[in-house]
Amino acid sequence: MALAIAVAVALITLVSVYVFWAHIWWLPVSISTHGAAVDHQFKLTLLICGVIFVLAQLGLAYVVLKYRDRRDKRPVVYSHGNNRLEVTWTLAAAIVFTGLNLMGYRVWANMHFTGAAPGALQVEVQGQQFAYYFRYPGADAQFGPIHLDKVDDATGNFFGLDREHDATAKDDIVAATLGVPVNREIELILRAKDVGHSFYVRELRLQQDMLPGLAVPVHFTVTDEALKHNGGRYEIVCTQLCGLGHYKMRAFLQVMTQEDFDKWLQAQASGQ
Ligand SMILES: [Cu+2]
Repeated sequence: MALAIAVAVALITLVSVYVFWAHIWWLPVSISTHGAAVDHQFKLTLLICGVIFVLAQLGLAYVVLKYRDRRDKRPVVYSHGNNRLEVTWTLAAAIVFTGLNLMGYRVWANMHFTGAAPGALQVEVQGQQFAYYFRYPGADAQFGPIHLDKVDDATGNFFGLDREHDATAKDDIVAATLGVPVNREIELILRAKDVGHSFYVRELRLQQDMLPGLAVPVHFTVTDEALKHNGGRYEIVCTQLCGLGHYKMRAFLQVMTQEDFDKWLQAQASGQ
């Protein structure tokens, strides 16, 4: 019985390692300038945790074998712990986890805290049950003010704009797709209308919650790699359970050359 358990533990370990080693379920292509840093952090974390996992599992299999019941009536020997060992592995775990956190924090903060450089293209994102809407500031590069009492899904006024009275709102462009030019920094300002939602694009390696009452900025630059796959089209999904229709809350990111983007934005503007 002990032998069967030890073999099962070793087999589970081998199969788990194989699944990761062979990249059977692996990350999709990365299309943002910060993607490589995120992937590096992910792989480093996976490698360190993987080595610890394998050692711990093999250790378990060994102990199961070594201390099996041999039916030879030997007296039982009990272990009452080893303080030095406990302090060592607690310290080692603390150092590994704190270190990985500090390294990961730097990568994460680059997207969330440093702010976009001047000249970045700003796009406002509204999450609501169960859709996304995107607003571009238009030729004046300024967003018109939001009037909560004017927000009306029935008339398509998702951002509560007053185009008649607000000069800065007149040229604002609202779209159902997030069109972005390649190789230009994009700053998203994330908002939520009703409950908590999130903005997640796997290929961008970017995930951020959207919360009612907050305007959350994130920034990224899409690389040429994006144009080589899926026609530049990538899925945006909500990863916060936000209601009965959560499963279908999604939109698309469409990456284009600057030239195509200008045309696309013009087409969106003429449809307002
Ligand atoms: Cu949602």
